[in-house]
Amino acid sequence: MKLIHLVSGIAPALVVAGGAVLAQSKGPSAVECSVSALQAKAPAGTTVTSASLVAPNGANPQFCQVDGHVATPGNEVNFRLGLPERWNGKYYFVGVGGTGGTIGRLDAGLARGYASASTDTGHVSSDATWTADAAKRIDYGYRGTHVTAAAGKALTASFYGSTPQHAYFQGCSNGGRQAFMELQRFPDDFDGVIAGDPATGVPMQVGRALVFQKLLANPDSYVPIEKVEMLSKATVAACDARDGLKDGLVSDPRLCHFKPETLKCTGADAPNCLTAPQLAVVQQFYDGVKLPSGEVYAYPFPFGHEGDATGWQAWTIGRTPPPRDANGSLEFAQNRPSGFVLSGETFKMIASATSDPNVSWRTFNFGRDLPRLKEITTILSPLDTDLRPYKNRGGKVLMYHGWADPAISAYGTIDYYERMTKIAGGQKAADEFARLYLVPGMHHCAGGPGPNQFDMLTALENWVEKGAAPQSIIATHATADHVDRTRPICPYPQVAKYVGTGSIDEAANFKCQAP
Ligand SMILES: [Ca+2]
Repeated sequence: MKLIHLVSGIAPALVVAGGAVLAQSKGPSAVECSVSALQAKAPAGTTVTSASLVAPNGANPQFCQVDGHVATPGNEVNFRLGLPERWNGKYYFVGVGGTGGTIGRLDAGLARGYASASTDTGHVSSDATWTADAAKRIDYGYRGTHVTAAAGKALTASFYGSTPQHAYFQGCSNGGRQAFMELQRFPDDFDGVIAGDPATGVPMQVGRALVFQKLLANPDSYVPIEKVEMLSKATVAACDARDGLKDGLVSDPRLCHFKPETLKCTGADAPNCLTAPQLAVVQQFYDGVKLPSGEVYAYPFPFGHEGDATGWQAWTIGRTPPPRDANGSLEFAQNRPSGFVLSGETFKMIASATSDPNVSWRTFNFGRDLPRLKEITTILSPLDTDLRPYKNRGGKVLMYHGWADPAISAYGTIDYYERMTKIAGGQKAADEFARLYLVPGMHHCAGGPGPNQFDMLTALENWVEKGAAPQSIIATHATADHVDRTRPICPYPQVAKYVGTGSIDEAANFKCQAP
């Protein structure tokens, strides 16, 4: 008999008194929540280091929290697994941001009854030297997620005495990169995958480095917050109405033909213009990087919504101007923008992988150094557009990307989706297993003036479990927890069009249709 049938409807006999949990209970599980019991059922190479019951808290049910690690050649990869007392029969793995090092929060999965897991991808954030370790680079790149996903799934099956009916992965940013790696390298791991604002690894970090080379060359080239706000107002003013609705949102930056050089100072530097070196920084950002063949290497960025705390401030220019270093150039010292930190980490990996300690973001020469990036790109960058193995095993994938993401360009995800579609056999074939949603006015995975909160997991579940392919998904924008705008986001290439009557802040007055 499958234990899942026992779980539903029967309150397990777990004793909770005054918030404290009595440590011993079998509840609905086949084995108890203890290191010895779980270790006895663990797959080879998996070590359980702790297991304890955690009391219900907020939306989280009581669950058995299992910590452990999985051995890989030359390394150990940490994971955490949460096994809720009322299990929904399914497995959910959540990705992590940045360069990993911290295990993701399991709350979202636990609250829905999932056996929920995550990994730090093979190193801890306090380890400043992990980038120099080849095994850790591979585990961060792709292997760590795969081995811990497998271990968590096996422990889930042992704990409940029943194999999970479905397995899902969800991640944004680096989590989107993990998602893409799973799709491309380990198509059997998950039945459904949500890949948000997926990082492409080396190309985007190189593209970013070339922006920082110009931005931080000297104090004259630095673009301060006030000028980014000015730029943001200019792009929105030029682009807003191009999508057919003047609503303060640039909903389709592809239709926008803004020319940054129109902001160039004609005389002395002033608050409402960009100096020549500042303009060079801005153009580097929007232009991206091309190979000698003319093919895109690092994607250009869309125009629109560069301002605000979650815009360029967070990723590129920082909250405060960086001080000058001994050479006269600028160097972020504190409150370093996230893009700077991640580019630095990636260049440490590149330096180690090429055995050249002199490689750095500041001295990187694209024409000269590109050939040296091949090996590390294979490890870090999920660029394989052939998802047929994943499609053929019945997997489904939802991709999304914020149009105003200042960290990773939405154009890269669109290009990936289009290449993937071609290899899959065309739009009809791609529609059988993949969707891409572009989110107007959303910054990196969240934030920005556009509706930026939505539930992709329910749409994915309905597709995988009921065969109901997702159509539009309602996104909301909130200010101080108050929802002030809703809008459908649409399966690419459709866009949300205003029907012509009713509030432009209500989703009901928009329809997804061909652009
Ligand atoms: Ca608009």
